[in-house]
Formats: sequence, structure tokens, C-alpha cells
Amino acid sequence: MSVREINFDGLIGPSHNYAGLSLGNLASARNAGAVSRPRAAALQGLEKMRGNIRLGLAQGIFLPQWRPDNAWLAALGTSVSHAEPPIRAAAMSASSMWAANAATVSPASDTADGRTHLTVANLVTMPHRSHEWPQTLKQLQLAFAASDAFTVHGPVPPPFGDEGAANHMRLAESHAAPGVEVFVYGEAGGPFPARQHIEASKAVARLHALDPARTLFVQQSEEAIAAGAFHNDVVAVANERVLFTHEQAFADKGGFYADLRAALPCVEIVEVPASAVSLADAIRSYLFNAQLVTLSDGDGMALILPTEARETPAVWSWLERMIAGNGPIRRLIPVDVRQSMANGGGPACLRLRVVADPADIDPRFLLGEAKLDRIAAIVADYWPEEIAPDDLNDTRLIARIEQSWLTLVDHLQLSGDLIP
Ligand code: SUG
Repeated sequence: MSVREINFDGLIGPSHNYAGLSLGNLASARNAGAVSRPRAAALQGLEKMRGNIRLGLAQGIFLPQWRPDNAWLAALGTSVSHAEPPIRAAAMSASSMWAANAATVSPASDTADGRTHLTVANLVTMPHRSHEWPQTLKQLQLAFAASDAFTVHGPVPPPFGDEGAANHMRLAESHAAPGVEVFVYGEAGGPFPARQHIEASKAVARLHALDPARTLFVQQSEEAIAAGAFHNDVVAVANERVLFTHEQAFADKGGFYADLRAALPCVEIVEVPASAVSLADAIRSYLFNAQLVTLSDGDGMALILPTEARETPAVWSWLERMIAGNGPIRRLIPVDVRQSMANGGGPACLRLRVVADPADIDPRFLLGEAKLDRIAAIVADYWPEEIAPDDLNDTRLIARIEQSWLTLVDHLQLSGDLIP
């Protein structure tokens, strides 16, 4: 058995557009109404995956969802041509690309029954994301069908908001070792919604049969949410024994750090002080929405971060100082995911981490460079080049989006399983 971390990236779908749907997500609001570039967006995401494969990391993929979501529109008593524009935009959203919000994952070494548990996120807080889970669940059930290795749970019931791995961190001496799972939740009351509710986090921990001694529930700071950190992964990221975090990420950082050190004595906390990088710069640059990965050559850890981090002077000079020191993070790898960033999704939002044996996973969801090239060719041939908000009601555009999806799903031999 060779357990390792696999990053499943959400392929950016052909309907990718900027509809300003996410209150509290400053980039989404700033770019509302802009013209999107779905083809370039998907190719950017694929190049990020290619870079990770070349680093020797295991890579998986989730497919975009069928759009428009006609079943959801029908349940609302409408259709894509009759729906009011905000509902139409919600039904057309490509937001399932942000796979960090697909599910919460607890690897086998953390659970009582020795299986890897996944709970699909209900995403109830945002209407355009609230209808993602049925198609996400379908893909999870296919990819992780091996029932002796995985248990896939349905969503926590509403009204308890659950946004999946974006508010969950796992720290362990190594990926395969038993870990400490940290669930970060928000409290309502600030200017923006708190999208992760503690009741949902506790439900997921119970469903996954985690050891209470190695499970922490930690409140996100109100100032972080108010500054635009609508998910914890905008202000903190963990990998193995390292927590990389902004000083103002948590409501009671002293209590959290002490509990974490008690549960995992080998933990290394790399904290970025507000005096060096303000919350505003951290959120604008998405410094913490990086993939913090362990390099396969035994060369420590790398941060795969958005190019925006390099363009933000306070952020880049802090990172250069960090790299010059003797810490656990040894390399900085900027990647261009600007199309996703403009909707508030950085490198870490685009992936779901699963620690498991790749041999237990349906190979249709695993990715090597040859398959990646074939997917990129389909994207280049089919994905629309541009979408302006007014186009979302254009029947030719909708037909093209549907054709793009069908071609991809057929190529990956998933038609029989995924066509609605
Ligand atoms: O839920 N943006 C997503 C971004 C999700 C980022 N994920 C993580 N941080 N893990 C969201 O706010 C914007 C869509 C629009 O406005 O068209 C959007 O849904």
C-alpha cells in the first residue's frame, strides 16, 4: 500500500463567468460584470496541474458540472430562458471549479474504522453554490467507490453551512501518520456571512468518527472575515507538521496554538505578522491560498502561490526573507491562475487534497501528462473564448457549453455515469 497526498483539481468549466455572486468575496464583487475567458481559465488551471505533476506530486481531476443546472431551475419552477438574471447566473455558474469546497476529507489513519471518509459540502450559504453538491457527490461516489477504502457521506443538512476542506486543516508528522484535524468556523454578526457553521463542522467530525483528542474546533477571527477572508484557506494553510498562517487568522490564536502544540508536539507554526503583511495585502495577493506541498525529492516544502503574491511588494519581500532563513518552506513557485483569482479562487481553492492509495481510486479521475494534453486539446477546441454577462441567455452559447461538456465527459469515458 502506498498512501500519498493526491491533489484533485476542479477543471474550470466552459460557463466560467463573472456574475458577482459571492457577498464577502471581494474579488467576485470587484469583477462583477467583467468579460470572462473560459478557455484561458481552464488552460491556466491545467498548466498548474502540469507543474505539480512535474514536481512529482500525484494529481487527480474533477470534471466541471452540467450547466445550466436545469434540474435546479425546474425545482424553482423556471428554466434558463425564463429565469430572472441572478437565478440564471446562479444556474450557469462554473463555481464547482473550486474543489477545496467540494468535500471535507479525513484520511484512514485518522478515523475509527480505518477508512477514508469524505463528506460532500452543502454550500448552503450562497445560492449559486447550494446546488453543486448533487453532481459533486456523484463524482465522489465514482472516484472513491472502493467501499473497503472509502466512505462517502451526503451533505450535512441545512441550515448548517458547510464549505468543505476550505475550512479544514490537517496536521501530521507525515501524510500517512495519524493527524490532528482542525475545523475552522465563523460566527455570524459581521458585515459578511460566516459560511462555515460550527454545527456543521461538529457533524462532519462525528460522521468521520474522528478521535476527539485529535480534533480541534477553532473560530476564525471576525476581522479576517470582515477583511474578505470568506474561507479560512484565504488566511492559513497547513501541510504535514507545518502551519503557515496570518497572525490575525484566528479569534484566539494563543489558545489554538497551545492546543495544537499539545496535540502535535512536532508542529511548526510559521506566522506572518500583520506588521509585515496586512490582512488586506494577504487577501488581495492570496498569499495563503497557496498549495503547501512536500517535495518528492526530500527537499522540504514548496509554496505554489498565485503570481499576484509576487506582484504585492510587502508579500514578496516577506517571502524572500522567509526563504533565505532556515524554515521548512524552501521554494516559492508562482502560478498564473488569474481567471480564477478574479472570482476569488487561488491555487489552493482549485484543489481537494486526499491522502490515500492511488490504486484504490477510479483511474478516470487520475491525471498524467498525456491525458492532461488530451483534455487541454478539447478545451482549446470547444471552450468558449469569452463570456460577457449578457451572453448567459444566448442559446448558441448554451449549446456550445453543453457540447463542450459532453465532448469532455465522453472522452474520459464518464458519459454513462454522469450525463443527467
Ligand atoms: O465561493 N467564488 C467562490 C470562490 C471560492 C474560493 N474557494 C476557496 N477559498 N476555497 C466563492 O466565493 C464567485 C462566482 C461569481 O461571482 O460569479 C465565486 O463563487
